[in-house]
Amino acid sequence: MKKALIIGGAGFVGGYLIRQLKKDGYQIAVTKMPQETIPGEGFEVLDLNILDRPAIETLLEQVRPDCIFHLAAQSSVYVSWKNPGLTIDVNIKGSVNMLDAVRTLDYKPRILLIGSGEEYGHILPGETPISEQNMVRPGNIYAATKVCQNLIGKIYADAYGMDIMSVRAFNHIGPTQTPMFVTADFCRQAAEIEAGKREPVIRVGNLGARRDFTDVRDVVRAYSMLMERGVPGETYNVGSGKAIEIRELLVQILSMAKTEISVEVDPEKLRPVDIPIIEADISKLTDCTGWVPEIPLEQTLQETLDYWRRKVKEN
Ligand code: A2R
Repeated sequence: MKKALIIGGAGFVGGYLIRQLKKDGYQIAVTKMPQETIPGEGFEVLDLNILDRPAIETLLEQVRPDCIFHLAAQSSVYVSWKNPGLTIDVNIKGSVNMLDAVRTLDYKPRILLIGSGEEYGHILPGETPISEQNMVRPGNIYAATKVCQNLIGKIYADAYGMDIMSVRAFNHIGPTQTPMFVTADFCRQAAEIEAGKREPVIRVGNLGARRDFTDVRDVVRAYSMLMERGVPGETYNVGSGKAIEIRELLVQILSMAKTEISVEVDPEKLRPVDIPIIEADISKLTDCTGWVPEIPLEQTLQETLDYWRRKVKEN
């Protein structure tokens, strides 16, 4: 049985990836920050801060994984504006710590580095859907750190013959995502309004931006397929291949709500730099693995809204 190590598995994606890898027959070890918890069973849980290089070495010797999914990150664009130093430390220094610790092992586990569609940044007219060969022009601190992670991953692959692949994951959504991200934020607000816990006004940022949304369960299935079939040194877009306006997302969520809700722009939610359209060309991924997204957006939105309805009721 192959052993998979998920680094940074207590976050939004981690829980879904654990479920996917169980289904795919892996033995699983998962790291988390000391203060975090990971519900569920049938996997090993270990504490790890990726800023602690010696701790990574000890953990790798202990686990000796066949493959590593590197999810650990400061994953919010918003937080990256507020705390650029932390974002750079975790996303660049932390990834280098992990790659360099793997380099010292006496064997070469496969590594999947999780980057972001945000790396493409200021996409020009005619560049969408955007392919992996396109120039990257990151427009925020988070995106710049993920570009660095990708470049350094490629350097480690080329220089040391390490088996490293990268993905650029576009917006992934679903139940349990934190409301720092737009879909969860809208669903939480709608659920709170329905429950009479806030006035019937949903507060929004830039509704004109167009983004490529994929259900997180489809995303982790792509990660697992890439671990099986991906080519070392390569980068793969993971997305739906179709951008939709944030306004459209909002309209769909409002149409599912049980009460009348009005919309108001909240200047706090507007970003210093926002990118008009981010849409993935997913042909490299589909050609390599046969993966296609399967869960329709309406289903993801309905399940996310229902999740927030349950959560609001609990509190
Ligand atoms: O920030 P926390 O305490 O929620 O912990 C996050 C963890 N993390 C770390 N792990 C080890 N050492 C660190 N120094 C460190 N700093 C943060 O990584 C969290 O548990 C996990 C990332 O989970 P999320 O923030 O929920 O990200 P998500 O949505 O699971 O995305 C996974 C990957 C990330 O690389 C994103 O940038 C990419 O997919 O889109």
